[in-house]
Amino acid sequence: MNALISVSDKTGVTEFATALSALGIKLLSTGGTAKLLADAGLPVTEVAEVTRFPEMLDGRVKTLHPAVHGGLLARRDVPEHMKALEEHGIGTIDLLVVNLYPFEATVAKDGCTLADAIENIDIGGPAMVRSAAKNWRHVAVLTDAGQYEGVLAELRAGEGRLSDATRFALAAAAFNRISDYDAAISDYLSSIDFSSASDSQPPTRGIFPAHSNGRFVKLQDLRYGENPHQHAAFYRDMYPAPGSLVTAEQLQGKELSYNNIADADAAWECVKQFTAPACVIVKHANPCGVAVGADALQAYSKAFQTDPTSAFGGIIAFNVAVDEQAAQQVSKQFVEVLMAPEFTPEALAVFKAKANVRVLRISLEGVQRDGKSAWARGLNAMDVKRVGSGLLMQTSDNHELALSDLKVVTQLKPTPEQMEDLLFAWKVAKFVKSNAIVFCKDGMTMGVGAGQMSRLDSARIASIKAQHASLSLQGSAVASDAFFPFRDGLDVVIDQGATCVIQPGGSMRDQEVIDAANERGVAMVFSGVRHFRH
Ligand code: 93A
Repeated sequence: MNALISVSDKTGVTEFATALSALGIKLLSTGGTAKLLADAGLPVTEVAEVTRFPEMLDGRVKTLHPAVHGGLLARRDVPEHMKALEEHGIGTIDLLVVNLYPFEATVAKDGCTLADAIENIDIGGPAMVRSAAKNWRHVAVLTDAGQYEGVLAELRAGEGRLSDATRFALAAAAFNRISDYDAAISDYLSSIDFSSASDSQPPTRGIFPAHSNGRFVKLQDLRYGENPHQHAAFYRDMYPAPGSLVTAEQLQGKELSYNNIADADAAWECVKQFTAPACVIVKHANPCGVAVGADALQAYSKAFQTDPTSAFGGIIAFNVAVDEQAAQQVSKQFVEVLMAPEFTPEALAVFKAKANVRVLRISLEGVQRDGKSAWARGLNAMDVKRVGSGLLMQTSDNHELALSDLKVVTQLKPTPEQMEDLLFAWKVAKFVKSNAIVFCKDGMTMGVGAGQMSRLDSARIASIKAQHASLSLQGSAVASDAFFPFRDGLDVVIDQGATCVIQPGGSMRDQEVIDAANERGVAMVFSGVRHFRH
C-alpha cells in the first residue's frame, strides 16, 4: 500500500507518517514534506523520482503528472485500468494526505498583496484531492490533521484497511474542503478593486464581492423549524466572528430549537452593546425587558420588572458572569435559554436542578464592533436575509451613537440623568422590531412597543405594557427608532408621562413635532440615525 503525503500545514504529519510506515505503508512525498519526513529518519520516496520529472516553476508543478493522477484515479476493479498502470510503470496511490497552500490565512493578513494571494492558490493539491475523492472506493483522502487519529485507529484495527463508509465520508469532507477553498479564492478575487492592485500595496477590497460564495458549515439538524411542519437546520459562517452566537458552548439543557436560536441571537446581540452589567430578556425576537445594574442580579431583577408576563419562557442574556444569587433569582421564572460569558460553579449548580434550561456560555473575547473589518471576518458581520430565490446583504446595524452626534432641538435640554436614559433607550430601540417605541427610566425599560405598522400604535402598546406591569411612566425617557411623522405619537408618550424623547428627526413635519414638544414642555434630541429592524 502506498501513501502520498503533501502538506503545507505540517502539524502532526511526522507522527502520522511514522505510524503509517510502521503499518508497512510506503511513503511518497513532495519536496518540503519529503525533507521533513526524511529528516525524521523515515523511508520516503520523492514524487519527483516517481514522475521522473523535477519539481519545476518554483514548485508550481510538482504533482501534476499522470504518474500521480494515474495512481490515484485507476479503478482497481477494472482490469484495463490496472493493465494501463502496468504498461506505463505507474504504481497505485491508496492513501492521500494533503492540506492546501494557506490561501485563507494569507489573505486574512494585513498587507497581503495580490501577488502573495495568487502565489498561495494551490493547484496541484486540490487536483490530487479531487482525483482521490472521486476514486473513494479505492483511495482514502485526508485533508485535515484532525482526521489523522481516527484514520490511524481504523487502519490499525482493520489491518491496514478502511471501511467503505470511512472512505466515503473522507471523500465528502475532501470535496467540502475544496469547495470552501475555491469559495475563498473566488470571494477574494471578486472583492478586489483591480485598479488599486500593485506589487507592493495590498489592493482595496469592497465589502460585497461580485458573487456571494459565503459558505456555511452545518452545525446541527433541528427537530423542526419555526413551526413543527417545517424542516430546519442550523449553520454557521465559515469564519464566525468572535463572540457570535454560533461560537456558544451549551453547558446543559434540551436541544436548542429554531426559535430558541433566533431569539437567543437577538438577546445576545443586544446585551453585547452595554459595558455596564446588563440583562436582556427576549420573547419572539423582541426585547421585553432590558436593564443595566450594579451586578447581574440587579440587572436581571430590573429587566424582569418591565414585563413579567412576557418574560415567561423568555430567552435571557447577560454580558457579565452569572453568580449564584442571580442564578437563584432567574431560576424562579420559566426560562428557555440562558446566555452569559461566564457562570460561577455555584450558579451552574443552581441550574443543574432545572435540567431542561439551555445554558449557553459565549466568550466575549475579541468582540469588535467596527463595521470596517467586516469583510475580513466573513459574512458574520453581515446581515443576510433570504428573499424568494435571492439574498439581501447589508453590513450589520452596529452604529454606536456618540454624545456629540446628538442635537437638542427643544428649548428644554435634557439633564445628564435624562441623557443617560435617552442613550440607554436608544440602544434598546435598535433591537426592537419596527415601529419601535421604548420607554425607559433609571437604566431599565418601562414599556416596549414593537413591530406595529403604525408608530402611534407602538406608542399606545408601550404605554399599555407599562400599565400592565404597574410601572409609572412619570419622568420617563422615550426612544423612537424612526422619526415621528406627526405629533400624535409624541402626544401619546407625553400623556403617559415622558419628559424627554430621542428620535432620528428628518420628517417633513419635524417643526410640528418640535413645536409640540416645546408646547408640552419636554426635551427632545435628534440622533440623526434611523434604526429600522424588520
Ligand atoms: O504549486 S502547486 O499548485 N503545484 C503542484 O503540483 C502541487 N502539488 C502539491 N501545489 C502543489 N502541492 C501542494 O504543495 C500541496 O497541496 C501542499 O500544500 C504543498 C506541499 O508542498 P511541500 O511538500 O513542498 O511542502
